[in-house]
Amino acid sequence: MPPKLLILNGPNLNLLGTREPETYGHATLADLEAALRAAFPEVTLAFFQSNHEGALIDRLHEAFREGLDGVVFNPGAYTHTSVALRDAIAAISIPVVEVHLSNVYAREAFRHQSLLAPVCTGTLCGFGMAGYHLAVRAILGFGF
Ligand code: CA2
Repeated sequence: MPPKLLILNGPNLNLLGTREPETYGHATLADLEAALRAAFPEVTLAFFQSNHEGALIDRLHEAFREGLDGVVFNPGAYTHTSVALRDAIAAISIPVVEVHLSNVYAREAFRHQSLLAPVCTGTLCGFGMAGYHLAVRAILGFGF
C-alpha cells in the first residue's frame, strides 16, 4: 500500500502568496499542493487548512483513525499558544512533523517557544516551502 500523509496548515496560511511575501514568499497553498503532488507521486497526499483550532484537532484525530502514516503540520500562530493542539498531537501515535516557513528564531521572542515541538517527532523551520518537502522525506524515511 502506498504511504498516506496529511499536509495540515493552520490559521492564516490560506493567505499565502497574497500578503507579506518578504516573510512567507510568493507561492500559494495551491502551489504547495501541486509541488508536493509532483514531487511525491508515489505517496497518497491529503491536504487540509483551517483557521479554527477545533477543526485542526478534529483533523488530527481523523488522521489517526484513518491510519495515516504521518502528518506534516504548520500550526501557524497556534504553535505558540495551543495546549489543546499539543494534547491532540500527544494523543495520536503517528509521526507529526512541525514545519514553519520562516525562521521563527530570527523573529519576535514570542515565536521562539513552541508548545507543540516537544510532542512532535521533529521540527523544521526557515526553509520556506522546501520545509514541507523535507518533512515528507523525513516521514517516508521512517520505514515505508
Ligand atoms: O513561519 C511559519 O510558517 C509560521 O507558522 C507562520 C505563522 C506564524 O504565526 C508562526 O509564528 C510561524 C503565521 C502564518 C500567517 O501566514 C500568512 C501568510 C501570508 C500572509 C499573511 C499571513
